[in-house]
Amino acid sequence: MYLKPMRTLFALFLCLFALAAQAQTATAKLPRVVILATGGTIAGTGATSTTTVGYTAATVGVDALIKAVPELQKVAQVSGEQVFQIASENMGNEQWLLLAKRVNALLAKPDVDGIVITHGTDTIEETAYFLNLVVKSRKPVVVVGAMRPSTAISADGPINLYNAVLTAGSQEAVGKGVLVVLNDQINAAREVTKTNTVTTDTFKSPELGMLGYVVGNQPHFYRASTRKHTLETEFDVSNLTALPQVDIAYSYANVGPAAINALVAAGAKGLVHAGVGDGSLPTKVRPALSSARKNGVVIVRSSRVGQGIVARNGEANDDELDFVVSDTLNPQKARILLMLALTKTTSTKDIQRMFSTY
Ligand code: DAS
Repeated sequence: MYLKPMRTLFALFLCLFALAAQAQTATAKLPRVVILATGGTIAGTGATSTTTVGYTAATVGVDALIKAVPELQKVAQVSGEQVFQIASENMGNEQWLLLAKRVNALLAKPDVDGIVITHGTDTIEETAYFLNLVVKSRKPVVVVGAMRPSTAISADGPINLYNAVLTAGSQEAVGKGVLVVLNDQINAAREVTKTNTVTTDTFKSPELGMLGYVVGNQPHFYRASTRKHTLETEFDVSNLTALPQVDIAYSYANVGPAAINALVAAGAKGLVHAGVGDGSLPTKVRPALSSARKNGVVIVRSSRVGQGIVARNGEANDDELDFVVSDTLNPQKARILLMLALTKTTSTKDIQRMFSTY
């Protein structure tokens, strides 16, 4: 009498068990992506849903960021760590060393397939380029931010985070270097820069172009960087507890040597000159830079223009001045490469090679 219902119940149990096992198997096949949260607008909150400026950055924790996008669980086995919680205008060498060491430690684990770093947009291009030079793995590292706080109508953070996790868990992103993913676009760490103070399409790679898109739940790559990065670089921060002080002096009409002299007096070991045009040296500035060089400060001629090559021996006799030129790196990225170069050498010949390589 009871046999038939028992059989039905048992069959139902077996079906549920099979479905659960199938779901578990499917999840187990998903890539394992660790999200390292550092703050920024993507973790920001505003007083109202229409507050898109004047909000507070770096208030939402990594668990809440992950919980706000349940779709992440369908594309990756996601875990999160709050490395620190700051607005990225306050990013510093201490945070970079902490983050780089954590990234390298995680990527060395066989059960980690990729990393996403949530970050403020103000210095995302700098952190991404720093990591591009010091991460020692071919596994994907994707840095992501947002231009609207999490509380805003049409906040861009959730979709940017989803696209970043998709990319970090993809085979296509392996070996591409550190990537910046926002606004459905994939940009390389070396070229990407913030081009608009407030709009969601702010990140571009001027002239040299982005690497691809994230569309239809997957990344699409159309190009790759030809410059060395990650495993191919000679830089290693694993044993470093500090980085050399390198600063930027900006030039403009009527500029004088005051800023350069002050930066040198404050102990700069390297100085990037953000020159006008093709890295031109105003007459009032040249003696200060030349004197700094003679006192052992390594000088890199860059340009405030933001696109194009700063040619060696073009607007100044770099051979005679013993200066380095920045190639196409903008001043804020030239500063990062010079800072890492100074952890290896003070030879301007060797440093110029690095600017032609990375
Ligand atoms: N203050 C900005 C920052 O943290 C907010 C942002 O755009 O992320 O970079």
